[in-house]
Amino acid sequence: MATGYVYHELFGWHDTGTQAQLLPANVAQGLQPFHHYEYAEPKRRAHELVVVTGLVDHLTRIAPRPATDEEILLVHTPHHLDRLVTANPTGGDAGDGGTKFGPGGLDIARLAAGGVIRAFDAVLDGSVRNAYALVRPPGHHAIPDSGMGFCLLANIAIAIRSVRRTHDCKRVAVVDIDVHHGNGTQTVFWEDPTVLAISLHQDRMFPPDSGHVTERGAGPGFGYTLNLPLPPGTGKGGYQESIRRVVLPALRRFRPDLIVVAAGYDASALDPLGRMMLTPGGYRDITKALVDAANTLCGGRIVAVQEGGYAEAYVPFCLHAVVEELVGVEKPFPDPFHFDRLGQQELQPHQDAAIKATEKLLVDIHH
Ligand code: 3YP
Ligand code: ZN
Repeated sequence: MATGYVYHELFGWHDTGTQAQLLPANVAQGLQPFHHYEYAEPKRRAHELVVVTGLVDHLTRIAPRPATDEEILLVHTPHHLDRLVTANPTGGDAGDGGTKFGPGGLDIARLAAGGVIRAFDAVLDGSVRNAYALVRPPGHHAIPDSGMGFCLLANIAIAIRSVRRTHDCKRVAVVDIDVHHGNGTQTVFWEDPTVLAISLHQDRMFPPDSGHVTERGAGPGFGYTLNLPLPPGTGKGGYQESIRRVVLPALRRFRPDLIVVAAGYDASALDPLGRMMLTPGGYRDITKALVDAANTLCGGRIVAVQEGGYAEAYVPFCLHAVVEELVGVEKPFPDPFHFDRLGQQELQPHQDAAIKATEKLLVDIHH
């Protein structure tokens, strides 16, 4: 059975505007106008690589559709939706001062969230085996009452709540491998034992003071939030061990009906917003392990959803490797960068210590 693939040209039209990458351009501060980190190129180039190599011929295209108000309100407050609706004709900011959008930006954000809904639908109704949703803007930082960190809407959270109305999908596991903490997903499902929210991220990057190992959920959801803050410099070995010792045991205990990967490529060795060392090969191994887990635990039902990734020339190869593993291609397209030979790709002692701290918490997941 095929792998579904969501992409739309409008995802490249989401306009984060002129910016000195991270900060508003400002002459007095010496911040020369440039582009926002979260601009179209990395993800557009990733889509184009998928087309140019012919990988797209192994994919079943799934057309996105706009998420409705009703679906957005399954996660967000009327206040946040009103803010976006009001700003939509002119463009504006989604709430934190750094999450810009141009005129019509909400329409594109609706298409991103709705694209994830359609990917989940296709996997859950069996029309595809698994899926990749290459959407933009991203979603994992958005919280109920605000956008945050380049995210307008909580795409994955909205799609989880949405498909539950129509499909028999009781337990969903989210494995967030973006280099930043998946705080939005964590917040939405904080007290919900039916969503296991796991985030692997670089220790204390973004949001500030977020994603500590001590954040574990509350009430009936206690134990169903798992944070694995990893030291800067973690590469293939550290990620592989994290998956093997924390993620896979957690998934086996939880017994999900669907696995969702929040796929951010900002944990790559070339990313300007992260200090990790993943390569396309590293992303391939992680995906392989999660696809195997999905095959064993939930009939292969796994959907990877696009989050961050800012290295224009490298993101395409990382994404290509992930999609290849979802498809199960026999002959991968070669990675021209060859960063697998960087020193200290293997598990390091301080990384091992970080993994141990989260490993201890697995006892509180059961079904
Ligand atoms: C948001 C502001 C500073 C860091 C940035 C992180 C965006 C991202 O890729 N999140 O996953
Ligand atoms: Zn990120």
